[in-house]
Amino acid sequence: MLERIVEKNFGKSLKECTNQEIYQGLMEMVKEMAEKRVRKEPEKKKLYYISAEFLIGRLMINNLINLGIYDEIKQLLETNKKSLSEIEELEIEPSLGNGGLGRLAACFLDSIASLGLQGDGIGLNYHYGLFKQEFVDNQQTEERNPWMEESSWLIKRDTSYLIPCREFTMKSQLYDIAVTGYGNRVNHLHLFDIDSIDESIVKEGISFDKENIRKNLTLFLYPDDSDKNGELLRIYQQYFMVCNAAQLILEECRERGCCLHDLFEYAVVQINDTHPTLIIPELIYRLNQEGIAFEEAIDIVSKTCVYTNHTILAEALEKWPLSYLKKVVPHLVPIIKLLDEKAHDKYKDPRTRIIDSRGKVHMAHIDIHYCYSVNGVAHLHTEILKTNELEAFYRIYPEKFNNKTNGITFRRWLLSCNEPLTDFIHEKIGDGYLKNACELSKLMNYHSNTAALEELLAIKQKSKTALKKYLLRMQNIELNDQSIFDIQIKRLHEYKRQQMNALYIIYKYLEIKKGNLPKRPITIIFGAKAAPAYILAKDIIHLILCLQELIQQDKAVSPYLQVVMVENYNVTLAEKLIPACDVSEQISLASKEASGTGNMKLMLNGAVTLGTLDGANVEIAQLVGMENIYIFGESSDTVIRHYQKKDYVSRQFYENDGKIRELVDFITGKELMAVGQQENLLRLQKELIEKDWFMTLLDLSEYIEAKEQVFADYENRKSWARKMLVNISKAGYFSSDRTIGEYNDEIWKLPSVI
Ligand code: 26V
Repeated sequence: MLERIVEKNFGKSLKECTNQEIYQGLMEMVKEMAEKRVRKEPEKKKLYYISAEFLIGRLMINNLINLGIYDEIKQLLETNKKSLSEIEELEIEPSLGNGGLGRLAACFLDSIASLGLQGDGIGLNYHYGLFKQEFVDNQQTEERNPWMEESSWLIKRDTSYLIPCREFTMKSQLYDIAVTGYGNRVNHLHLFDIDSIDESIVKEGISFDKENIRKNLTLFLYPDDSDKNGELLRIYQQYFMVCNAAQLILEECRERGCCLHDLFEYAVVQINDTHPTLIIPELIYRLNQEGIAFEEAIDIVSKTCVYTNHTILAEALEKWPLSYLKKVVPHLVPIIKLLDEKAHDKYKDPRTRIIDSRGKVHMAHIDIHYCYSVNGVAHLHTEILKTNELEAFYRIYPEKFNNKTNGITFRRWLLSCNEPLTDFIHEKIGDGYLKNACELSKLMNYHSNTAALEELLAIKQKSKTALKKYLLRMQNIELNDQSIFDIQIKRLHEYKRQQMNALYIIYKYLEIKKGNLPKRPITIIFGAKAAPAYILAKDIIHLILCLQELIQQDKAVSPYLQVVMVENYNVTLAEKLIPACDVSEQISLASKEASGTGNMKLMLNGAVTLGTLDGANVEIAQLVGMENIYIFGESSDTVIRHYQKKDYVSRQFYENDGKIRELVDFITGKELMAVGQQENLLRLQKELIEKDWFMTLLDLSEYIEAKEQVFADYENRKSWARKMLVNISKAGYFSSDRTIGEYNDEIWKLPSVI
């Protein structure tokens, strides 16, 4: 088929084609094959997974694997003297998400299709994905990040809807991306756009006219919402997404024979965080327009919608001023008021009001009152929701609350990104784990097998060398692949505490200066983007980049310690970094990381976790046992108590502990000041001493001690290899196939058609 396509398009044989031509041919072939696999006879009930973000990453290799033609294509290209991995590099990844939430949605789509469930994603077709990060003078700068080319994965459909806002009506245009399941059905990711988008309104970097909604609606993922215009644009985006979703859902359900009174038998709407919450009043509005009384419409919608909470951070919980909603979607305002009154009539606790006394609409409260299921994303997170953040709601609706611990798709995070390890696993335990991930535990039979453990170490070494080559070629960074690779890759946020890792680096630097050399060189790698308006996060990036420069220039230290912050960390880079990782840094302040999913990807690829008892780390620790993970820091209970009592005073740690003071003082010492900016470094240091909201100094000493232990234990190579093996063996639980199986069994209840 591929040969036929390139012959038709370019009049050439495969041998004569350029890599670009083969790439385009492959894309056309995959799209054609995928469309043929879409099921013609739909089942009655269907899932609609609505999300403002789908961080899908590159699609080519994944699609080839899922369609079952990866080996064949690779072989065919090799015969024609072409390299699939070189061709893969031509794909620009669609970065249509910020981080964990968006990547989870992408993993879920893969599992939904792979399990044979009828379920589509619905989101927005952002023209520019998450900004492209560049480093200039040790600071982050942001550039626009286009991803759509002449030929892309998007399929333009005939579907188009009218989206009525107060000041104007927009017309939408639907684009689809095929979601191929592993050896199974094909679903769709529906991305809505408008035709009137104007890319030319983007000026310097990522700044643009935020008021011209008809020209900018889908230009950017999550534009900066720190000012009023940004917030309004965000509401317009959210409404545009759900208004399209509502029309599509009602249209499709009707086609499947639904009479709207029984909508919940035909559709389940998964609301991914609060961003799609307006789907609730919008569906109620539309059912009412169809002649269904409000009371019944509310009841129908409440039996159709379900909500997932992804964070307890107060600043991340959306609250829109009612006046903004009046400006954008006045027809929904009476419904939101009605929803608030109805809930208030029944439940008097003011903490459960939808519209608070200051006229702000709490989006999560709409979800909790009017969805039939509310779930957290890891055991600890769900417990914290029940006993702390959402305690008032848990009292009212205990039966709604449930946990669905996150998962990751093994197709991308093992098969496609780590071929050597995949081959090792197949050779040792066969391929049954592809259908039942828990079969990975069969690897435990090799626990005392010296040859297998040595093989595992060799595989890790191979991945480290591959990363070294990649970073040299792409970013001119030279790694020492004989060093330990200690990796922290995730969005930059104070609660994730990259600053604590930076303080460790200062500690190690000073130790090496004193002549206390590590047994083996250490490389500490970061990948992180900071939100453009998040000043402290940018200060932390500055500190890390300054440390990188300082240490690189210091000939006495650089042979033993290297700091690397990769530029523009994204899914593509994650796929290179994760297989090469020795030590996985998961060091958030306990109680703050809802789950984490990078922790699972790294574990699956044989990294050992150094972390706090937070999010899914707790479950990782239970699975692997304390001898195969390094846990440090205060418990979530203690941390929550500190917040309640307001008794954490970072200055006390700074003043009472000379070691801590030395490290914090170093931030504004002469060495760093010589390579960095006083403004950034001073601000960061002041924050650590005077506020330190995420309690870096509280856990710092234990962190340093634990990390030293990790590096010491790494020297016993056989015992380390055993830890790697245990981590891989126990990772089966974190397959998103398991997570989606649970969502379906307990919440969605769709028939599986395998
Ligand atoms: C959003 C915002 C927006 C405004 C300012 C600060 C802030 C901080 C955090 C967020 C995160 C929003 C939700 C989110 O991405 N949660 C992540 O979801 C992952 C998938 O469930 C989970 O693994 C991560 O722990 C969680 O942080």
